[in-house]
Amino acid sequence: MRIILHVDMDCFFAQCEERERPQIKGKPVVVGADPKNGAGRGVVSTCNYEARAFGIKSAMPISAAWKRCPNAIFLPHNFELYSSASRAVMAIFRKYSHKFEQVSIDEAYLDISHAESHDAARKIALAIKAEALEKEKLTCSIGIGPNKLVAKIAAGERKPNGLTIIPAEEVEPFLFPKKAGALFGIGIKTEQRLNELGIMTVQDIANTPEEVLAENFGSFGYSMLAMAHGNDDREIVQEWITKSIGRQITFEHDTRDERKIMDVIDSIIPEIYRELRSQDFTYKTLVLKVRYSDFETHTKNKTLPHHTNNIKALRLMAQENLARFLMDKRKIRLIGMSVHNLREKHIKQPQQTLTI
Ligand code: TTP
Ligand code: MG
Repeated sequence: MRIILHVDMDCFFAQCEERERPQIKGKPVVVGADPKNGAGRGVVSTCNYEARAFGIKSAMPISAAWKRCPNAIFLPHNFELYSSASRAVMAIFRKYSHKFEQVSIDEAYLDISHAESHDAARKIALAIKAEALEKEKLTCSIGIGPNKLVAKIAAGERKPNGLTIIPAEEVEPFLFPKKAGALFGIGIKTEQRLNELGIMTVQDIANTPEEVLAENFGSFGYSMLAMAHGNDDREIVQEWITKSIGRQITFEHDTRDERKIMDVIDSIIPEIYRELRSQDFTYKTLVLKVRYSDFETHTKNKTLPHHTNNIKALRLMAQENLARFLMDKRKIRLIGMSVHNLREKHIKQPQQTLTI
């Protein structure tokens, strides 16, 4: 019997902040851009469950979050804190199975088929939760199922601090009432298209003829059908590669002022550098991203001849390309910089994308 466990930290960035500042615990906490009394222009990265009660959620404009709860505690990012907490909890999780896959800064899959029963799997899950709480003072939610798909959806079922176990025979009753978008790879657009076809739930997908799904969604139609029946044979992939480190900032007012833009670039470059240093990475490719006021977004890449952790190249590249972006008449809404093609200085190490 295959038993897959998915673990996802609860409101991760917010929980890390709460841990560092016990006095804010119990109050609504929002991590993200500066709200500037409702005039701020970035987005919410995450918020704690107290803030979610006001309807605040990840990726929402920070101004909308402020409107919903002006008294919430709004905090800027502290990426070093989140990276180190992530490394610490991942080190705990990976002790429970040699088949371990980190999939983002705060989630991982473990193949715990060696448990052989759901009772034993439950004990492993409880041990993981207890160790993360005891050693790192952080809670997580865990889902257990016959595959990654079911385990991940189960992990989201009873957040925060939840544990949900779905044995094979309960997979269909568990998945069927859920919205089609609950399935892996079904984003907002695909879900809308499904809804237009009268397909609202996972059960509706399961009841749709294969040809109809294939006709509308190509080969993904077949995967959709398999997933709707709870089938997923994706393996645990043990290497986790950080693809990039980056930062982006939305301007308070759209601008074409080169000095102002360079000031922002000068404020994000040291953050990228700190993150690189804290993970002992070097990089080879630089990316500058510009979003104009109409949301059209352009990127410019540059690959260096050698890996380096020198930050001067970042500033130079930004300066060289900014002028070109400013030849456009439109104002700039957002600027971002990131480094890719990362390598650890001494040994290869597991990695992920960290662009917030
Ligand atoms: P998630 O696990 O999606 O969210 P979460 O841990 O904050 O909350 P939940 O309890 O629902 O799991 O993402 C992990 C972290 O990634 C999150 O704490 C902040 C960051 N993040 C963003 O910066 N922007 C986003 O849009 C999302 C979804 C996450
Ligand atoms: Mg999480």
